[in-house]
Amino acid sequence: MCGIVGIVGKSNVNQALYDALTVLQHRGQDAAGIVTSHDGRLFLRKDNGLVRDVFQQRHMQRLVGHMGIGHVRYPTAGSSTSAEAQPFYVNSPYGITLAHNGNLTNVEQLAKEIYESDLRHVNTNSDSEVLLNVFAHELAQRGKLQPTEEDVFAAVTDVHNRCVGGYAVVAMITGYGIVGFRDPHGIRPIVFGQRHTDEGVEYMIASESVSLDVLGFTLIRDLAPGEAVYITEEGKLHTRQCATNPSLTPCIFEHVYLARPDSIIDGVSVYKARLRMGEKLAEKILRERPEHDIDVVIPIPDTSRTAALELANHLGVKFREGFVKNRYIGRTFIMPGQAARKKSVRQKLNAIELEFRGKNVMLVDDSIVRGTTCKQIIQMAREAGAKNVYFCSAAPAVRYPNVYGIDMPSAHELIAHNRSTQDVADLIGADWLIYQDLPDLIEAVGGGKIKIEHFDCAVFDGKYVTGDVDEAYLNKIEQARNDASKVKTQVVSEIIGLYNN
Ligand code: PIN
Repeated sequence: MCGIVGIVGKSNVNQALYDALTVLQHRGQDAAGIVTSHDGRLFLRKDNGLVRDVFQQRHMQRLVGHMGIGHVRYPTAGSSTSAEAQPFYVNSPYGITLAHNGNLTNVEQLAKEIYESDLRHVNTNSDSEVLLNVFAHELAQRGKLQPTEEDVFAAVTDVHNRCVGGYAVVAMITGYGIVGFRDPHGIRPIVFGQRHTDEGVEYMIASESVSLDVLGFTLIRDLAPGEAVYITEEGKLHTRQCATNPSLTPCIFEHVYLARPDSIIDGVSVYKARLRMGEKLAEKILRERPEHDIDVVIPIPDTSRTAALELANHLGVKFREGFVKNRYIGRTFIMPGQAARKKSVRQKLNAIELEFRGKNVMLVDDSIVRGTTCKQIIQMAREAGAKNVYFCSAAPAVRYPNVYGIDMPSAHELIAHNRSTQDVADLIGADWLIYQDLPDLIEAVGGGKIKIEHFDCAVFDGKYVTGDVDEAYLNKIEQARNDASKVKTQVVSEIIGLYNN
């Protein structure tokens, strides 16, 4: 998962891009980058780290120009080098830079085509660089010295014809404008908006509406699946449907956990969707155990708080903050001679004992993925004196990997893969475990004022909306992931070895 932003402004956009990226920081803390364009020149700064660490005053001063794009990256297996920080750049045609949120499922095939037929070089393992080269190749095919909006939209159509998977993209064509586009299934979110200044109208394209809000832009709308928006450097806005068969099946996990609650995605308030998740969970609890003995509902900070609040309201049970999260948790440094240690949950969360002692507590989390942290949290609740520890997940059991840009581990790392609810309850040590039912989650997100019937729910039901993901594909990515993590471990042990020598 990543965050993307593009701005066509009337004065320097470096500060606005920086601010927008900090608002999107929850979508990726691994690397950040900004590229701006001024007088036909590009200015790029990208590196591993948080936005506040990557950009110093000296970098910001160099990022001049009235238009630019930015990116924050979430770590995925095999993409953690700074060379793979985005935006990516190709010099031909025009000089194009691109930032991408999502994942292409046919990247292997595309990489082959790019090398063998398009005669282009790709320098990293990133599918985003492949996507950029496909777009650049297709735009170059028009053979024009100056691209028109027709050329840009035709190139996006060609990208849709060649690329399969989830993608929300912003790309800057040096000296011409910024284009944003969304895959034909609308899996990943992308919105655009405008703000009025004394010098004229400025436009922003971004992963989430919250970055528009915070910077004083008003939301125009989400890009439709398959649609593209092109804003010229002079500030003229064009939109076009570029896919032949678009259909909206957005990723439901954005609402469960990824997006900020103050964002609106495809017309649906993430906050409201989470409230409804809590309501649905309460109904399920009352169905399963009308005579339940829950004394208190306690959220596991932060995402689950909204659902937990409404769950408690509907049960008529007290809602209490039983865990306090350290907001300033630092990096883990690998010291010479020390194995790479994982930060334990204990350093991030601390229990307020008086909320647990002698009580039957219902802990609420947004989801259970690996089951490692929730196991430790249940243990903490017991140590704080809870009589019984019940656990509920605002999402159904995560049983299948994600292939559209969320780093959801391979199947065998998922605690619920091939396991029943009772198996998972036993493994995490819960006295009672309640998962949201999938139809309830779909209703919670798509059943509000804005109706959305179909979602990408693959992590819950194993149905992949692009239709190209089969057992063989999943096995292949699982293998690649294992190899990547082996390489990582090897690198870490080599570093440790170096220090020891
Ligand atoms: C909560 C994010 N949320 C917490 C992510 C833990 C699964 N985990 C998914 C629960 S927040 S585990 O955004 O940090 O507030 O199942 O892998 O143990």
